[in-house]
Amino acid sequence: MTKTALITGISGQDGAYLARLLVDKGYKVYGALRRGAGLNTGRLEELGVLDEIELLSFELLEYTNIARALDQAKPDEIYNLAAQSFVGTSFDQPIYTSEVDGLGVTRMLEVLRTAGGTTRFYQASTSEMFGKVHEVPQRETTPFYPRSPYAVAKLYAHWMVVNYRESYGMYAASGLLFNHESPLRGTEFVTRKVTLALARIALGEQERLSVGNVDAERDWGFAGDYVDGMWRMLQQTAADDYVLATGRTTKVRDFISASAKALDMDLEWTGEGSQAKAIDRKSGKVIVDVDPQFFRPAEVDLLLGDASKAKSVLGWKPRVDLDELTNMMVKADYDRVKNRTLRF
Ligand code: NAP
Ligand code: F7E
Repeated sequence: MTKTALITGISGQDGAYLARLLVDKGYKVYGALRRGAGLNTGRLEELGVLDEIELLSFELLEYTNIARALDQAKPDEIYNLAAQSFVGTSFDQPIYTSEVDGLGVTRMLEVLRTAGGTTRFYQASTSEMFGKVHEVPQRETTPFYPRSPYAVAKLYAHWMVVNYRESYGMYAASGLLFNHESPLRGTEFVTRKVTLALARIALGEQERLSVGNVDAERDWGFAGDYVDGMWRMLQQTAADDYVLATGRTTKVRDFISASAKALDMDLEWTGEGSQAKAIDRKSGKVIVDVDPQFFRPAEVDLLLGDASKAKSVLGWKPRVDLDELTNMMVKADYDRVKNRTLRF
């Protein structure tokens, strides 16, 4: 029998990859989309899946709207990917972020509980909840120490998922996902900001890239691999929480150097902290510098995940490594800038 899934956050990076995956598996997919000034469906178009899904009006701040969307879709599985997902913005908009990323999840869980039924629920939790990390690498049992309003809101939502699972026996799973990137990543996140800016610099359309803390370390994987892990979390006999990560961590400055190398630039770094700079050895020009406006009031210095549980229970492992991911992102942005086809 055809399964039905409802994906919130359908216009985002993960929404597009998950829609593609589920349609390819034969699911009937409803995409929950909030209203904006225009249709924000560029990523779905890029993956050729827009015409294969049905869009529903959806807003996480609006309880009755959530109830209507669920009633319309009657999904077997819900993937709650919608969120104010940018950590930097959460410091400027902590109340809004808490409403959407925290209480929004309780609204969804309440609608589901009230409806009864057997719908399975996936919550997009995050490695940001480990924050100021208590151990390296981080796993499901590592204590949490969130360092931003985003992470605090996500941690509240995570515990609500656990609580609804334990209180009402709901199938509610929480994916503790480490950073995952792709050519569909928003341009405010550091990887895509870097690949787009360096592509523009290589094509003579930009002089310099300004970033924040180049010494932060992240465990970066490919979004296409991570949505497969989300799906696997909803196919088990019992719901649980799982880390998805690659097990390799990289400094922001090294990601910048690797992206530059993919464009035949050879960077030499000088200075530390706000004085850090990278010079392109070939042209002798400074092409990367640090602008303190991109520093965060509290930083997550190091994330490195241990996905052993997902590997043994879900049979999940990442397939694309960081070198391949970097090349994929750089090439996509180079082609978009060169061919003037940049849409997001
Ligand atoms: P993204 O590209 O920023 O997409 C977020 C989605 O949420 C967009 O579709 C956005 O719609 C929607 N949204 C925002 N506020 C909403 C609201 N009030 N009501 C309804 N929809 C709303 O994020 P992503 O990278 O795909 O991440 C997906 C989820 O995983 C997020 O919850 C994120 O916090 C979490 N996560 C991401 C990562 C990662 O590395 N990517 C890691 C761990 C967890 P608009 O297009 O209208 O803005
Ligand atoms: O920052 C540093 C920054 O914004 C990564 C979201 O998907 O993953 C993402 O959150 C690191 C941080 O991602 C710039 O300070 C330096 O240390 O790409 P990011 P994030 O904050 O890790 C987690 C798992 C999520 O759940 C989130 O939803 O890079 N950094 N210079 C910079 N970051 C940005 N954005 N811009 C810079 O110029």
